[in-house]
Amino acid sequence: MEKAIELAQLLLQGNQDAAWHLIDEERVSGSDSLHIYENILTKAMTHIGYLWETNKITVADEHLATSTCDFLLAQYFWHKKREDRTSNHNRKAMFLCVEDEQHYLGIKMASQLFAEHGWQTRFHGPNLPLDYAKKAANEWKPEVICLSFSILYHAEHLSPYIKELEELPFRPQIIIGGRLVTRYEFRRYGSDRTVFFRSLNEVNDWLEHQPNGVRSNVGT
Ligand code: B12
Repeated sequence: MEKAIELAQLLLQGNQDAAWHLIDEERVSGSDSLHIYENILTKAMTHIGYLWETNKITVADEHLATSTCDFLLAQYFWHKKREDRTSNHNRKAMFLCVEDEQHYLGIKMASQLFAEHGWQTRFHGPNLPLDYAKKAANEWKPEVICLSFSILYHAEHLSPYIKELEELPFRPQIIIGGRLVTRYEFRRYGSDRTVFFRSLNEVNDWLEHQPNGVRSNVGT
């Protein structure tokens, strides 16, 4: 937790260099993506949420922290891609937040985990209305579509998104995640085929049990 609090301070200063240095030290000392995403970046952002809730920081500070965190994710992924020798395959996954949902850092982490496992990914970021999601999915035909939401009243979007995306002719697998999935039961919004993941650990387990999910760290 100490690292997460230290990182939160750097994110709030918008100090990209020092924040990257902290993450890179973790990376170089052998921490894996799950640890960096769950225990450092997510915990730092949760702490920022606490500071915001208790009026210790402003919305401007929160936005600066978010954009700095986004930078770290991109920078981390760039390094990861250079060092990992996971063989890529042709399985495709697309990632999006339901309509009006702005919190996208978590699903960006999920998309990076898929990519680390060799998947082709398309990350559509926040707030993607269903019609556009369907159109994009129909054109690209991903085998998996991951959705994220963080605000309780956005759960009302789940049923139409899940139903209409699952009904697409190529029958994609729909995966749902987000901070509330750990706290409440949302299965009633889905079908027998819908998968709800409570953490990136669960995503990782699922990825490792996929036919192409085996990591091959052959070569340098
Ligand atoms: C940064 C932030 C913002 C930023 C978002 C920026 C961005 N581009 O993402 C901004 C400033 C825009 C924002 C706005 C708002 N926010 Co806000 N925000 C946060 C904050 C501080 C951090 C969120 C975050 O990035 N966390 C880090 C990520 C990595 O965590 P995560 O999303 O949970 O993801 C993890 C898992 O859930 C999982 N995951 C996530 N998605 C998926 C998807 C799949 C498929 C899988 C497998 C896994 C997965 O992976 C991650 C790692 O485990 C949280 C505080 C908190 N406790 O989370 C509040 C928080 C979520 N926000 C909150 C609120 C209230 C709002 C606003 C309504 C405020 C307002 N009045 O305007 C708006 C709503 C905007 C909207 N329409 O969506 C509340 C929600 C409370 C509630 N009861 O629902 C929180 C909890 C703050 C609080 N303590 O009150 N917010």
